[in-house]
Amino acid sequence: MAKFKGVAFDLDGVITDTAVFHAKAWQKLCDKLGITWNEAMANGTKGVSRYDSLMVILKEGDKENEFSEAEIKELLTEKNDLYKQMIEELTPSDILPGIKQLLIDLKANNYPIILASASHNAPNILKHLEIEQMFDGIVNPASSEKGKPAPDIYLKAAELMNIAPSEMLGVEDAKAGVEAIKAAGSMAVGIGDSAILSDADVVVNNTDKLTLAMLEEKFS
Ligand code: B16
Ligand code: MG
Repeated sequence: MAKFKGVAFDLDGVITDTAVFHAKAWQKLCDKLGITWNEAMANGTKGVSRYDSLMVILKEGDKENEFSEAEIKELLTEKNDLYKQMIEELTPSDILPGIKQLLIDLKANNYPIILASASHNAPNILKHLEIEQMFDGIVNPASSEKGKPAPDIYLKAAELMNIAPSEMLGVEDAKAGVEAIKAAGSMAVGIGDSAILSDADVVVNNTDKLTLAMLEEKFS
């Protein structure tokens, strides 16, 4: 029997690749601010909240103390407006390989499925991908005081499933996300580079490797 009783999914990089859109929107903002977008910014904004992402960018771009809180708020709105336009293009064909089948198999086997994303745009994205009905719930990131790598979002996910965090499996593509799952005391599957996602219990390089049979075998 599998050790996990429910599965919490990250969105960006696990269910669909919205990282490209996030990066494009941030890049546009960077152009306006005279900041050169770089690899450290791309990695440092992965999985972390919109506000924390801007802080990473301003720090990397040496403009950390140049904006008032009101100006920061405006910049965040500007980025999100650009991003919202981009995600309007999403369709079911943008679901990453293997994910739809995994959701179908989890549902057929009565595992609760919860979305544990840092994104406030998550409900809209699931709608565009036409899979919102497959989720038993979506954690509202606004309800957690601290974003990933803090455990809050994953602790809420376990609560929504009505199981102990130690009985939950979390799936993440970002270092901050894997750290959040482990800090919650749950089991973690990382998607991507095992050197970066070294805290995960199991790492696969691509979502098409994620099958229910594989997960039940690895976590038995
Ligand atoms: P929003 P995840 C995260 O999604 C993204 O990886 C991260 O780049 C983004 O800043 C964050 O959501 C907040 O998104 O601006 O739409 O509220 O990986 O937690 O699904
Ligand atoms: Mg992610």
